[in-house]
Amino acid sequence: MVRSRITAAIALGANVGEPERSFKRALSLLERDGDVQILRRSHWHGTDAVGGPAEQPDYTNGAVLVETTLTPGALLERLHGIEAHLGRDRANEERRGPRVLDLDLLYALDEEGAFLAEHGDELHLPHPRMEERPFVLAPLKEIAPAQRLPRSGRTVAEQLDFLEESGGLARLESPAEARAWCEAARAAGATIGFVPTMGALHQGHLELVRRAAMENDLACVSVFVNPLQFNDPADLEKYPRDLEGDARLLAGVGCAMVFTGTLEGFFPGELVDGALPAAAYVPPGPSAAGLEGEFRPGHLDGVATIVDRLFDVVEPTRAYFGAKDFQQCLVVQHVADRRGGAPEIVRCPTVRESTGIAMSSRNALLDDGAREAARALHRGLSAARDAWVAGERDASSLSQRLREGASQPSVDLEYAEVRDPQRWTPGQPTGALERAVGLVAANVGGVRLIDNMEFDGDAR
Ligand code: PH2
Ligand code: MG
Ligand code: MG
Repeated sequence: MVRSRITAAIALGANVGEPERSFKRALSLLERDGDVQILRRSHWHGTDAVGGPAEQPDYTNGAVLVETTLTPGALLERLHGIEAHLGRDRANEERRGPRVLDLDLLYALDEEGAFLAEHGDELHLPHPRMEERPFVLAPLKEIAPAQRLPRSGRTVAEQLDFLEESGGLARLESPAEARAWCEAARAAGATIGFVPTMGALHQGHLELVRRAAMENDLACVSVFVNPLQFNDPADLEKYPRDLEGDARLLAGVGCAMVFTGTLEGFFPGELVDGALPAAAYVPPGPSAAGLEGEFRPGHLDGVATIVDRLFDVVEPTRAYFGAKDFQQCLVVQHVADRRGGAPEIVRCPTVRESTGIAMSSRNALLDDGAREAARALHRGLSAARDAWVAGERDASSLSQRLREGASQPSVDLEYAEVRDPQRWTPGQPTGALERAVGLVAANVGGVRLIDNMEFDGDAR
C-alpha cells in the first residue's frame, strides 16, 4: 500500500542547556528512521521569552519543514519521544516555563496543500496560537513565507508584518479619548469591529477580537467592569481584573485600540450621588423577561444601558458578542434595532475548555471541586440536545432532561429551560418546539455560572 505523504511545519524552542546543540540532535533523531525528511530549516533566532514565569532565560527558536509518511498523530508522538530523550521532563515542568527542548507541530498539509485539521486532547492542528507568535512566525517566514495561514488568511510574511504594526496597541483611558480615536479612524475610511468586555480576557474573548480584526479594518476593545449590570455588590467586588495581562493578550491578536473608563466618564454630568437615575436607563426589550431577567433583576437593563453608550462612543461597523450570554445577545440586538439597525451584531460560538466548561472570566474563581462540578452544566445541555436529536420536541420534557443532566449535589440550579430562540416567551414555553436552545444558570461553589446550547445544526 502507498502511504500518503504529508508536509508538516515544526517549531523548535529551548532556553535551557545548549539549544543549538539540542536542535541539531533533535533533527538528526527525527530523520533517523527514514520516514521523515527535512525539506528546509530556518536559522536559529534569539528571542525574548514570552509569557511564563518572570525572569526566565531568553529563548532560541527555529522552524523546519518536513515531509513524512507518518500521520500527524504519529509525528507528534515522535516529537515527544525526542523531547524526552534529550532531557525534557513534561511531568515536572512549569507551564510556559524554561525547557531544554520544545518541538511543536504547527500545521500539516495533505498532498494538495490543504490543511489537515485535528482537535484532540493532545493534538490541535493547525496550531491555534501560531499566528499570534512572532517567535514562531519569524523562523517560519524563512522556510514558508508564502504559506497562507488558516485563521487570518494572510501569508506568513504578511502576518508577521501585521503583528509588528499592531504591536503598537493604542491604550486609552477614557471614553472621550476613545471617541476621538474612533472618529479619526472612521474619517480615514476605516471600518471598526468592536468587542465590549469586562476584562479578565480568555480565549473566548480573543476569538471575538480575532474575528473583529479579520472582518474589519480595525478591531477595538473596551474593558469596563460595568457597575450598572451587577445586582450583587459582592459579585462586583470579586469580579477578576487584570488590565496589564489583557493588554498583552490583545496586542497579540491584532487589536488596534483598547480603552477603559469610569462610570462618570461614560455618563458625564448624568450621575446623581454617583448613580445613574432610572430615567437614563435604556430599555432591554421583551427578551429580557424571565431567566437572567428574573434571577438578576436589573442586570439586563444595565447591559442595555452601557452597550448603548459604548456604541455612542465607538460607532462601530460591527460588534461581536459571545453566544454564551445568549439572552444578552437578544438584548443587544434590541439595542441595535432601537438605534436604527447599527451596528451589525455578530453572535459568535461559545468557546469551551476541553472539559466542556464554557470559557468565562468567572471560571478563575472556581476551586478544583467546583471546577469538576461545573462540568454538569454542559452535560445537562448535551443530554437535552441528544434527546432533541432523537426526536423529542416537547418543551417541558426537554427542560426536564436538561435539569436532570445538570443536577449534582454541589450545583445549585437557578433555572434550566429549553426555549425557541426565535420565539422567546416571557414565561416557560410549553408544547412542541420548532427550534430549541437549552439555557442553564447555577451557583457552583459560590460562583454563578451560565451556559446554553442551540440544538439545531452543529451544537457545541
Ligand atoms: N516557549 C514557551 C514560552 N515562551 N518564548 C519564546 N520567545 N519562545 C518560545 O519558544 C517560548 C516562549 C513555552 O513553550
Ligand atoms: Mg511551545
Ligand atoms: Mg510544545
